[in-house]
This record gives sequence, structure tokens and C-alpha cells, in this order.
Amino acid sequence: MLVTSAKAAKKPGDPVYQAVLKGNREKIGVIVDQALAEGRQPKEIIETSLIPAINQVGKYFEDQTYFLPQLIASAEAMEKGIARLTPLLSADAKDQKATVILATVEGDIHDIGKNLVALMLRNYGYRVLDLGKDVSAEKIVAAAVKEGAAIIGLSALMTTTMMRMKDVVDCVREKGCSSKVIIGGAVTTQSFADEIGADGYSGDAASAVTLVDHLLENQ
Ligand code: B12
Repeated sequence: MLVTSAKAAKKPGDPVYQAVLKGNREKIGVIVDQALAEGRQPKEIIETSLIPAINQVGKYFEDQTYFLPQLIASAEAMEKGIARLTPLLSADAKDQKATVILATVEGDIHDIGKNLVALMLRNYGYRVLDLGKDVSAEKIVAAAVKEGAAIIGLSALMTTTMMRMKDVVDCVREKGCSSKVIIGGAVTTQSFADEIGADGYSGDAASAVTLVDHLLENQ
């Protein structure tokens, strides 16, 4: 299972880690291919190189060692690295379980974490419809109703966009939509989920799968 904590992170000498840290979007594909050729597993590369690197970039951004251009370059390198590994991870389309709608809430364009959640849920057989980023509550709920989604998963990375999650919960209740709402994203917490009336919270992509399994078992 993909463990998205930085506990088992590789040493900074790792070329994949360095490629994200330095925003090397041109060469990350080749560097990831080399890591695969050396026998590293796709999940392990995400877990111990890509995620720790983007977290380190976040720290550099916070302490102003890095500025926006470096943040963007690193994010793009991360996305390319994940895109390279995705085909190696995705499960077969058959035997799909329930439908999960995923979106980053309105006003928020961070989608790396949400994309990892999508990847994991697909890997475990869920039918995932990813609506993308900066998506309005109305659009999310309309899609959930149309597709008969069992779960709506929302991501937010900014204090300024967290409350858009409550808009979705309110809209779900208003429209009598039967989907359960789960939330995540570095800025969110279990107590925030409780406060806005969401059905679940998870702090990483691996436990998102357990959370969805659990919510559907108890239906
Ligand atoms: C990469 C990044 C960017 C990239 C985003 C690229 C992309 N495609 O996503 C770019 C450069 C575009 C960007 C832009 C901005 N960013 Co930015 N960015 C980050 C950074 C460094 C990393 C975020 C990330 O991808 N983390 C890695 C992923 C894997 O973690 P994650 O998202 O938390 O996801 C995991 C879990 O939370 C969970 N999860 C996530 N979603 C979901 C959903 C569900 C349903 C579940 C169950 C679980 C779950 O599972 C994931 C995997 O384990 C953070 C710093 C940080 N430390 O978080 C800042 C940060 C989030 N950004 C920030 C800011 C301010 C901005 C900008 C406003 C900057 C600017 N001045 O323009 C803009 C935002 C514009 C907008 N309207 O959204 C701030 C937010 C501050 C705040 N608390 O409000 C942060 C915290 C940096 C900082 N310290 O100042 N950013």
C-alpha cells in the first residue's frame, strides 16, 4: 500500500528527489525511468522520493528560500513524475466498485494530493470521476447526482478555500443528494470535517481508501 508519510524518505542524494527539489521538469521522466530500471517500484518512488521532495519544497517556500517560480517548476516536475508512474499503477477497469467524484474546491488550484487520492482509489477498483480543480459546489453536486456517486471527495490546500467544502456539504443536503462527503488536503483536519458536517476525513491517500471502504461497508 502507498504510504504517503515522509517517514521512509530517501536520502537527499536520490536523483528523483533532487529532480523535484530543483524543478527539473525537462529530465524528470528520464530520471524516473532510470529509477525504474534500477528496480525501484512505482509506489515506492512516489512515497519515498516525490512526496518528501514536494513537502521539502513547501518548507522552502514557507521560509522564503524558494519563491513562486521555483514552486511552480517543482510542482510541474512532480506532476510529470507522477504522470510517468500512473500507467504502471492503475488497476484494470473491470470489476469496478462504487463511483467516487473527486474535485479540488472552487478558488483552489492545488491538485497534486487529489490526483494521488484518485490514483489510489482507482488502484483499489473504485470508479473515479475527477472533476479537476477550482470546481464549484453546484457542479460537484450535479455530477454526483448524475453519476450516482456513493462518495464525493473534496480537496483544499488553502485556509481561504476550506470553507468552500462547507458549501458542497450544504448543497448536498439542499439537493437531497445521497452521496457521502469526505475531505482532505494539508490544511484540513478531522475537527474541521466534523464542524462542516462532512462524513469523513483522511490525512493521506492511503487512508482515503480505507475511509471509503469503511463508509461504504456501513451503508
Ligand atoms: C505545489 C504547491 C503549489 C503549486 C500547485 C500545483 C498543483 N498542480 O497542485 C502551485 C505553484 C500552482 C501553487 C500555487 C499557489 N499556492 Co501553493 N503550494 C504548493 C505546496 C508546496 C505543496 C502542495 C502539495 O502538492 N503537497 C503534496 C501533496 C501530496 O499533499 P496534499 O495536497 O496535502 O495531499 C495529501 C493529503 O492532504 C491527502 N489529500 C489531499 N486531498 C485530498 C482529498 C481527499 C478527499 C482525501 C480523503 C485526502 C486528500 O492525500 C494527499 C496524498 O497523501 C504547498 C506547501 C505545503 N507544504 O502544502 C503550497 C501552499 C498550499 N500554497 C500556498 C499558496 C499561498 C499558493 C498561492 C496562493 C501562491 C500565490 N501567491 O500565488 C497559489 C494558489 C493559487 C490558487 N488559487 O489555488 C500556501 C497556502 C497557505 C494557506 N494555508 O492558505 C501553501 C501552504 C504554501 C505556504 N506555506 O504558503 N502552489
